[in-house]
Amino acid sequence: MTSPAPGVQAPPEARFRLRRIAGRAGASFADDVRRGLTASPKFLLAKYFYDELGSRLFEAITALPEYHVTRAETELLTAHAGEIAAALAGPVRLVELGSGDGRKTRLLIDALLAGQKTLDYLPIDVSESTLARSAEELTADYPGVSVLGYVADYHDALAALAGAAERRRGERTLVLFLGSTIGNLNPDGQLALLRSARAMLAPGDGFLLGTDLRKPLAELLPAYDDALGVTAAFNLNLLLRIDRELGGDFDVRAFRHLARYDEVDHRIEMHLMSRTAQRVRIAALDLAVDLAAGETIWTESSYKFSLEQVAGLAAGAGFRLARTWTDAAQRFGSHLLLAG
Ligand code: SAH
Ligand code: AVI
Repeated sequence: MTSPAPGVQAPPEARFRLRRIAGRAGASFADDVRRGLTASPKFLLAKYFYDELGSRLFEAITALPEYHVTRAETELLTAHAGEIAAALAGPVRLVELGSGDGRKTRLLIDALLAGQKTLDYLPIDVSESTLARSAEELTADYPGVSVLGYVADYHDALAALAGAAERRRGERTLVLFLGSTIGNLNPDGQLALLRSARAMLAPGDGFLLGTDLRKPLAELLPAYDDALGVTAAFNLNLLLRIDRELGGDFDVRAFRHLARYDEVDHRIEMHLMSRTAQRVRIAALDLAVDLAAGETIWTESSYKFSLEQVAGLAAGAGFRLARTWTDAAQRFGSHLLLAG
């Protein structure tokens, strides 16, 4: 990225670029839907929740009284963004995995801009609409920020970034993975992702990881099965997306949102349960899918962490866990991992 001459700020639209990367991890929606609905048990990948409507529904979830995750992390970043920024010998560029609406990112941008005039921000997200919206808002609100957004799966974007020569001399990289989105990967995937992030970092760089912590079921379950039914809508929208984009004939009323907690693996599971025996057709796949009454399609896992487990993950990926902050109620952990 190039910066304007000192004292001259480029207009917002000149400070915002998008790069689309279709790589190894980015198999098509159609291929992944076929694979998931012909498997036993049936599943769909959680990354497909985030079309335009799904991303809006997730943003609504973050405002729900039952969903503690976003509020707890916002509380932590509000209190500690200054310390996090100070832990890296700047200037710093920010890379963010699954950036979403980028609201919490602003807390870190504010802290970093207290010590440097300009900032390169590289958000990575599969949702192009969300990425474009948040980047437009950011560049309009922060004259010192330039955005290069990657519309891509995390792994593909990290591989592209590892090979890119876009880093300024002497600049540190801070990777953000907020919201406990790492918990939507299975344990092998969590480690693999941290390892590929570590591989693109140099000594002195950092990785800020947000993890939701294990807590009593009475608090956890309603966060994934709220009274207003917003999480149910978020889950069911995946079927509507198949109808919209692949010519499916799913009737969402014939399915029920199900959230449960697996006490052994420490994960929330979201499923869509077929209310009746039914056959669904998906025109673009030339596929008919039979579902028994009560059969479920597994759509998401959301792993919940212990502090020891995070320390093990960090070490296993080659990071040093420099600091963990938790909120007073021990709901959430923000962990600063350092490379080297
Ligand atoms: N970081 C934000 C948003 C979390 S929602 C927060 O903490 O509130 C998860 C985000 O990750 C969504 O914007 C979704 O589109 C994105 N996402 C999910 N799976 C992804 C993947 N495999 N690769 C890239 N982005 C992904
Ligand atoms: C993005 N991710 C961390 C959310 C979570 O809590 O697992 C997605 C979500 N699913 C249902 N509600 C929110």
